Amino acid sequence: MSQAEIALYLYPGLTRDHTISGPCGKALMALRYKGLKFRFKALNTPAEVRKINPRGRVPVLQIDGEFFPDSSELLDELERRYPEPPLVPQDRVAQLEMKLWEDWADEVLYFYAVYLRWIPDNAFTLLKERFFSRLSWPMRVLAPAVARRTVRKRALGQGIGERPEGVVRQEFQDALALLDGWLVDRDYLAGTHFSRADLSVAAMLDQIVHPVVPPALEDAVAPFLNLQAWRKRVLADAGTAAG
Ligand SMILES: N[C@@H](CCC(=O)N[C@@H](CS)C(=O)NCC(=O)O)C(=O)O
Repeated sequence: MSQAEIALYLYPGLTRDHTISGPCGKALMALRYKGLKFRFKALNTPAEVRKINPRGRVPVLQIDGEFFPDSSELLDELERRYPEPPLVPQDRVAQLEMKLWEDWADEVLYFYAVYLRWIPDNAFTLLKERFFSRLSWPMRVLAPAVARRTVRKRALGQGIGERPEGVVRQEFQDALALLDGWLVDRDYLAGTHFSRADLSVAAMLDQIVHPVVPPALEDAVAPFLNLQAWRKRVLADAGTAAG
């Protein structure tokens, strides 16, 4: 039986087949891990996104004409339709760990990546130069300003936007240290196999070592050797999403 027609709507990265969005990266890595064939549908503006998803967010997955927004909801659907190879552990404790890691990645780690790339002026300048400069005028001027306004609003809504940069950097560093400690005697984050937990955390971290972010951010990840080894393992299983 032939595979369903699958398309992934996402914000693209610097190169085709990549993305500048953590949640889109999560969907991308899940599709790759499951070995599914799919088409990339790059969207560039909130208006384009709203045509596909009234919630105004990407990623959105299309399977045989049906749309599934939200990285977690679309992973549920993928698992339901394509259970092999599994992305959810059998063991109940591992399932709980997986859920906690995925929620932490989506709601906490995601916002560190967003804040550190968009809020400090020097990071935003790099983003404009390295990412948005490829757009044609006037989009190259308008898009980053409009996107930054949205990002600020979202960061304030989550709470991180109210915290000073130094505090956020320290919190982020502490989070990496905890993650590194968790991985001291484990190959994967939840249970003993690759799962949605690994995808979710790796996709967000991928954004932090993305070519458009300041090198200092990549340096932040460098001292954590367990984390580095785990990252290599996960990217070998599901491919890199950022680039
Ligand atoms: N919880 C959602 C978050 C998706 C999300 O926030 N996507 C961003 C791109 S990284 C977006 O579409 N932002 C547009 C906006 O905030 O208006 C998921 O996991 O899919």
